[in-house]
Amino acid sequence: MSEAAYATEIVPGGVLNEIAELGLQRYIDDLDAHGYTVIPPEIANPNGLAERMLETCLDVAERRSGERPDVERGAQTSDSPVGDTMLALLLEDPVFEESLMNPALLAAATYLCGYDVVLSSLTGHMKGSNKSHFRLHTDTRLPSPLPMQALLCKFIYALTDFDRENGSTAFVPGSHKWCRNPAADETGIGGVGNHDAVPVEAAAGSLIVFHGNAWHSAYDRRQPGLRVSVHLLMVRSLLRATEDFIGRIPQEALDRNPPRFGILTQQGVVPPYIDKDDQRAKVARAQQFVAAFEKDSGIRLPAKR
Ligand SMILES: O=C(O)CCC(=O)C(=O)O
Repeated sequence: MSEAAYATEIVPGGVLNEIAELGLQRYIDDLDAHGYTVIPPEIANPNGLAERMLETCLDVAERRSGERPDVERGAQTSDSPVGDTMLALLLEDPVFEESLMNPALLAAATYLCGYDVVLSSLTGHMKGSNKSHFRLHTDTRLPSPLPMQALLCKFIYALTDFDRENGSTAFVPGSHKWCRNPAADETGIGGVGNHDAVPVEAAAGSLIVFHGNAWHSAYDRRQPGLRVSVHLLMVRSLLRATEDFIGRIPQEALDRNPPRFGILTQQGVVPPYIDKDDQRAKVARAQQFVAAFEKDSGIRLPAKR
């Protein structure tokens, strides 16, 4: 590709076309207005992705704990408003690569955080009925004021139905525009809590998306059985990621995915170095992934690595 043919990643033309082609415009408008949106299964659940992820989450839980969770009647193993958490799922099964490469997720992540966005963590959650409450918070772990642009965004695949009784996610619509964290007396939900908080209604197979500044939490679950979800935290590449994927992605996973997968799994990020030689080697490795992505997509990533 000639130098002039490259688009720069700060011109979001490409992603706006993708949004239109995927039928996502109204959800992006929602995201702009409210700080969160629910992309329905017709768009967010290609080839039964959610059903396959649910079965795989149950398989992984069984492998790790020796017991298969019972979605209909089960309970979580200890009291927590987020449920039992399974860390580090990406490398457990290719279905989680698919969850990352889902075009609807990538379009929304790119819209919020640019083409340089990376996966910070991919976790599974099984939430049974709980007693301790979850307080409203933002995921942008900075003191207020927060920057207007999203530094990060989160995606929650609802693998079972989400509604208030099931302990769904709560949001304060429009709070992402306030660019601040909630004060202590604004963090409660339900009962005498923050009256601006609303529950998400999302059928299994939906994808909940939110801006890192959005005030959110989750309602207590009042039913037996489990609310199952997979959460992807996506961050601008200059932030410290929660999980370390650099140099840890098997070659076959890199080979079966497009070059953007390398960027999304942090291979274009230069980790801290110890001296000049180490810096050279780390920059050269990252640069290979950046060059492959740029050649494939025609999109130029920020030069500083
Ligand atoms: O589990 C949920 O519904 C909300 C999760 C949450 O608050 C978070 O991921 O920060």
